[in-house]
Amino acid sequence: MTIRTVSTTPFFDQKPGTSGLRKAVPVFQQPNYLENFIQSILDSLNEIEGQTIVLGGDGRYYNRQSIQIILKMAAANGIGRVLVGCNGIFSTPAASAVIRKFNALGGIILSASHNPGGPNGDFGVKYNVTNGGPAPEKFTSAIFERTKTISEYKILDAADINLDNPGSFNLGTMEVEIIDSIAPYVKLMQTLFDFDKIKALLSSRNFKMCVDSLHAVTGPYAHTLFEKYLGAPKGTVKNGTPLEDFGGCHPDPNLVYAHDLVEILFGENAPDFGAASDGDGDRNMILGRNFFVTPSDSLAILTANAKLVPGYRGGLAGVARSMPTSTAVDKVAEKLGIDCYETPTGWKFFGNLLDAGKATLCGEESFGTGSNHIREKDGLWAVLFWLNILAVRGKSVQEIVQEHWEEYGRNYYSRHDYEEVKSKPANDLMEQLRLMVGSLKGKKYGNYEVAYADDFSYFDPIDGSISKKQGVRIGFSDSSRIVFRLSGTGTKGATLRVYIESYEPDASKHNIETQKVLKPLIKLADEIAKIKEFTGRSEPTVIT
Ligand code: G16
Repeated sequence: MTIRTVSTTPFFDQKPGTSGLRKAVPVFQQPNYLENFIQSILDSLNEIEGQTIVLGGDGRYYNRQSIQIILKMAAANGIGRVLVGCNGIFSTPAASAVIRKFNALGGIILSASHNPGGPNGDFGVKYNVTNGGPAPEKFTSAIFERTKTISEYKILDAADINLDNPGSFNLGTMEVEIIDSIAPYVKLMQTLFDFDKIKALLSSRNFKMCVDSLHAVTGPYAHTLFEKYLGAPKGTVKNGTPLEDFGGCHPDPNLVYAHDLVEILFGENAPDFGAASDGDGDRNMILGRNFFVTPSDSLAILTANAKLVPGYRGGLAGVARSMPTSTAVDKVAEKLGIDCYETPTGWKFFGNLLDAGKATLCGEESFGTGSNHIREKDGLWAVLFWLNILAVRGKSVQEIVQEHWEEYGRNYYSRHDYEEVKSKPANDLMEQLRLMVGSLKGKKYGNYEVAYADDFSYFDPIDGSISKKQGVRIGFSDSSRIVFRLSGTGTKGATLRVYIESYEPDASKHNIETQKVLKPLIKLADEIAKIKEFTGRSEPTVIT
């Protein structure tokens, strides 16, 4: 087997976004495109000789082909061992768990998360570091710099490896181990949750649940966890076979894209509990019978009930949420007397807080929750957490949420997405907001008075790094808030995200329709940011 050094020229669009490099499949299929990015990752790492890395993806189109290319490049660059998920499959949380378990140098995860897949869908590559979490900005910037100057990459001339069964192979001097990625993940979950109690709940005739894996990576994990270990009847997990194009669906667990599950939970004879995960298994959506739990509320409720769950019985060191996530969890943290950190959007910003033992639970409005058990958000972990709480408290999802609101007040919350708008006007919209924020304090809009307005900037208390321009936030004197930012995960044009929140302490006003409550703020968001004028859109594409 010979190592080939191949000449190449840079692509200038390989800047990693909120979570790695995401592009349409045909972009990744251009000659040398994937190879350039992988070589840039390897060049940005120190001392890779003989090290172990983890490799796998969410099973989407181009996953298998990419794995073969990456294996040969890893071998040519001196990596000692690669642990690959059987069939090339690794959910993002399972990859994080395995990086930590094997003290690997890091991992390459192939996924475009919740974006659609298939030959014309999206693909993505992200690098996770030794702690199992997404590479911090310092590292992704180094990769990007390298992509701009790259002139060659190394690859081994060798036959493809069979990924279909566990086993060991040699690729040049490198060892390839095809491993079962489900068993270590299930084992980790058993250390955190009361499997006996959950099993009793799931096998009871009085409790029905429905889990939708949306033809994506969590299918095999969910079948094993719920149907094999936890006694749920067969058929509990729907769409549980990962497909390269996710069956033509959009594997995003929200009210719009997980509509089949929503119909079941809001239909006749609805189950007691419903959950969905995204393409790579790090997101979750939680539903009760006729009831949707916002991700922000979910984080607050997990925090408030953490002591009921074995893995968190000792209490929480602190919690963290991304800036646009509602402030519901802040109120719980205050009551518990623990710190609550506010970070920019992107799971990578939680890594330092988790490593330093400052936060135990983290969460984001974008359907992500997780804890210090790994360094990624974890969809099935969130489902198990909820089931553990339900099993202990013996109440319905709706009762638990409503009792939570009674105690802490309700943060009405919604996100309005304007997808695939043109980049230039979207950037112009943000720029005018940035120019405006300095002069907004004290300004009155009808009943609303601006208490503060800024372009969010984060000072990392652990490494002292500063991340600027993380979203424009406008807070009002009644605790309501509007946040504007552009998504860092889209692949077509720009996506404007508008996050709207208002706080209602009065329990007699907790059961009003969210969009109705937020209507004046939604109108105000358009008035302040001139959304219609800049984007030409009069309605968002997705409301969650
Ligand atoms: C990624 C990040 C999350 C982020 C989300 C949305 O999730 O890991 O931290 O909240 O994207 O980001 P944006 O608003 O920039 O599109 P995932 O599940 O796509 O990896």
